[in-house]
Formats: sequence, structure tokens, C-alpha cells
Amino acid sequence: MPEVHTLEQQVLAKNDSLAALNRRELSRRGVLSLNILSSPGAGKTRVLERTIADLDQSVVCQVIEGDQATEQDALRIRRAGAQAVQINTGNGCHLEADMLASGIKILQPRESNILFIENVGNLVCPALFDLGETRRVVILSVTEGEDKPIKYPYIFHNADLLLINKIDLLPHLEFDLQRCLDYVTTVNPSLMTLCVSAQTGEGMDEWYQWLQKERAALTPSEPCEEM
Ligand SMILES: Nc1nc2c(ncn2[C@@H]2O[C@H](COP(=O)(O)OP(=O)(O)OP(=O)(O)O)[C@@H](O)[C@H]2O)c(=O)[nH]1
Ligand SMILES: [Mg+2]
Repeated sequence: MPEVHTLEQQVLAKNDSLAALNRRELSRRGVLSLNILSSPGAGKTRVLERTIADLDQSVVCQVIEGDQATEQDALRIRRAGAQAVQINTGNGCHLEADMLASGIKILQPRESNILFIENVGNLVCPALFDLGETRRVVILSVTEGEDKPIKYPYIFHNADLLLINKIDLLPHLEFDLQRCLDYVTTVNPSLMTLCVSAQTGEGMDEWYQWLQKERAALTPSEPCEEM
């Protein structure tokens, strides 16, 4: 058992050092990179599709798509009008920092771009692996139940923004929004939370304002060069 523990620590340590290189590279380029985390089907790709369409070329968005299999989400993103790279993790349940490095090599993001990283749908493992992103965004949809923040606290504890998605469905569900917000506060009292519907567009303007604010806060430290 101690040997297994040591191996896990080595894997995480190696990942962390690669993540630090990614973070330095993305910062050098002045790129806002967002690790998008949620359970399967919470609406990660739908949020990105709508964001790309609504920003309408005012910001260059690029997407790294993580799924165990298929290129479906990358195809959706390209149809929405952005460059996308699909990474298939096979039996892996999360993206790791070396996968982000491969995506950066292909996409070559430049100053003021937003690089979205859609992680594999999972509320557990992706929380353990730093990719080197600027910010972590968790999406929780109202169809999942309001107790997820206290049942999977780690991912909420380490997030910078929470989007509560699919609020158009609230009239049809027993989801207790206030109780969910209370649970979020219990786990991470400073977590900024926005209620949105990627389907109807409700609440999405606040998300775009958050993106612009985070983007404005970045400045590249050196001229952009290919990695
Ligand atoms: N009613 C409603 N449906 C939504 C909303 N957002 C996403 N959906 C639907 O939810 C389903 C799953 O959305 P996706 O965007 O594929 O979810 P995902 O998180 O990317 O899923 P994985 O990549 O498989 O983890 C799709 O049928 C979407 O159209 C929303 O705000 N309201
Ligand atoms: Mg998806």
C-alpha cells in the first residue's frame, strides 16, 4: 500500500511540474486558459458553442476537447466557428498536463485568445490534475441535484467560477436553488456563482463579462513565439 501511495505521488508530482511549464507558457503568451469541469452532460460543450457564437469573432476562442472516445465535441465546436483539437483519453478519466501541452503545440494560442479546455466529464479525477490553466470553471446543471457541491467538494473547493446551468428547466424540477447555493458556500465561501441557461441564453451576459474581466487582467510577459 505505501508503494501504491508513492507511485500516485510521483504521477501527480510529474503532472504538476508539466502544469507549471504550461502555466508559464500560457502566461508568456498572454492567453486566458480555462479548465472547464463538470459531470457528463452538464452542458460544457453547449456553453462553449453558445459562447463562441455570441462572442462572434470579437474574441478568438480555441478549444481543447477531452473525451474518452469520439471526436463529436470537437466537431460541434468547429461547427460553432472555433478551432478545436480533440484529445481521446481511452480508459483515462481526466486530462493531464502533457495533453494540454500537445494541444498548445497544435493550436499555438496568441495574445488575447481564450483557450477553453473541456475536461472529461467527471466530478472526481479531473479535480486532482492541474493542467496549468489560468482559471478553473465548474459547471453544475440543475438536473443533477442540489447536493453535488457537498458530495464532491474537492472540485468545488478548487474552482474559480461556478456556472449553474440549465436554469430554463427549473420550473420542471424539484431542484432547490437556494439550498444548492448554501452548499456551495459551505464548501467554498468565496466561489463566484452565475446561474445560466446555455439553451435560452439567460444569464450568459454575466459569464461574458467575467471572461472579459479575466482576459483584461492578463498581459504577455514576452513576445509570442511558437512552442
Ligand atoms: N434545457 C437545456 N439543455 C441544455 C442546456 N445546456 C446543455 N443542454 C443539453 O444537455 C445535453 C448535454 O449537453 P453537452 O453540452 O453535450 O454536455 P457536456 O457537459 O459537454 O457533456 P460531455 O462532454 O459528454 O461530458 C445536450 O442535449 C444539450 O443540448 C441548457 O442550458 N438547458
Ligand atoms: Mg462535451
